[in-house]
Amino acid sequence: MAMSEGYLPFHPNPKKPDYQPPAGAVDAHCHVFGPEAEFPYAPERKYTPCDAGKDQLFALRDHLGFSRNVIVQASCHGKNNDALVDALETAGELARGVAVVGKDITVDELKRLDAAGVRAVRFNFVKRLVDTTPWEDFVSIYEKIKPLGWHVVVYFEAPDMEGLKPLLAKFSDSIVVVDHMGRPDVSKGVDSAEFQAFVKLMADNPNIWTKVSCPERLTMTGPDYDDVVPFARALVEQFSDRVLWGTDWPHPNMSSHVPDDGVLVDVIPRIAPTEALQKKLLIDNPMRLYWEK
Ligand code: 0GY
Repeated sequence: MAMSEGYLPFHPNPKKPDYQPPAGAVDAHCHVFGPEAEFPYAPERKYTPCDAGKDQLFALRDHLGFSRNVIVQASCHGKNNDALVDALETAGELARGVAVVGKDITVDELKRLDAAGVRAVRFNFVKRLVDTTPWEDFVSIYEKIKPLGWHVVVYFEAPDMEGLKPLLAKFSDSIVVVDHMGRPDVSKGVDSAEFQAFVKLMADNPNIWTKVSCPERLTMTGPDYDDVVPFARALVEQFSDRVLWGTDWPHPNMSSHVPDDGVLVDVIPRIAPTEALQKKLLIDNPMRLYWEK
C-alpha cells in the first residue's frame, strides 16, 4: 500500500547531536511502523505511513546517544500491537511499550502485553487520527489495566482539554501522561489562557505528567523551535518530576518540514538547562514510570 499522498518520510541521515544525553537516557515517545509486509497497517487507519521498523529505531537510538526507548502504539496500527510487541521482545530491557486496546481485551491478552514490556494504554482523542470511542469504553479498559499497575497516556489537542477533564478525573488512581504538552497553539504564548489552563491542570492533579515533546509539530517559526522552547521549559521547571522527553520518530503526518532528530536532541538543554533537570527528564522520570513498576 502506497504512503498517504503528501506523507513525508523520516529524515534519512540525522546529524549527530551536539548535546550528549547522559548515559542511560530514555527516548520516551517513538513509534514503529510496520514493515507493512510483516505487520500490515490497520484497515481503519487514517493515514498510511512510511515503513519505519524496529532496526531503524534502534539504530537511531544509538546514533543519538540514547540507551532506551518507550515505544508508543500509533493509530496506523489500530489495536493490533504485534509490531510493538515484536520490537519490545527484540529490545528486552532496553524498551517498554504503550499499547492501544479495545474494551473487549482479555486479561490473558493484557498479561501477554505486560510480559512483553507494555506498561500503559494510550487513549487517543485527536479527531484526524481516530474515530470517536465512547467514554464508557475507556473507563472499562482503565478498570482492566489497573490490576497490572499500568498507567494511561492521552493524546488530545488544546481546545479539547476542558471537555475531557471529567474523563481524566476518572483515572485519578493512576498516572496520566499527556502527549506533547496537550498540543498548545504556541502562537498564543506561554501566558495565554489556553496554556495556563494546562499548567493549572498539572498543578491541580499531581498524577498528571506530560511529554515535553514535538517542537516540530507545534512550531510556527521552523526548526530553530524558538517559539516552542518557552512552553517546554516552563513545564520542566515547574514539574521536574513529572516530565518525559521523546523524539516522536518517525514523525508521522508532518507537513511543514522533516525534522532532523539530531536537531531535536539539541533542544533538550534549552528546555532543561541544568544537568539535574536533564537527569530527571531523561532518566529518573521515565525509569520510575516504565521500568520500576
Ligand atoms: C504522534 C503524533 C501523531 C500521530 C499519532 O497515533 C498516531 O498516529 O500519534 C500525529 O499525527 O500528531 O505522537 O506520533
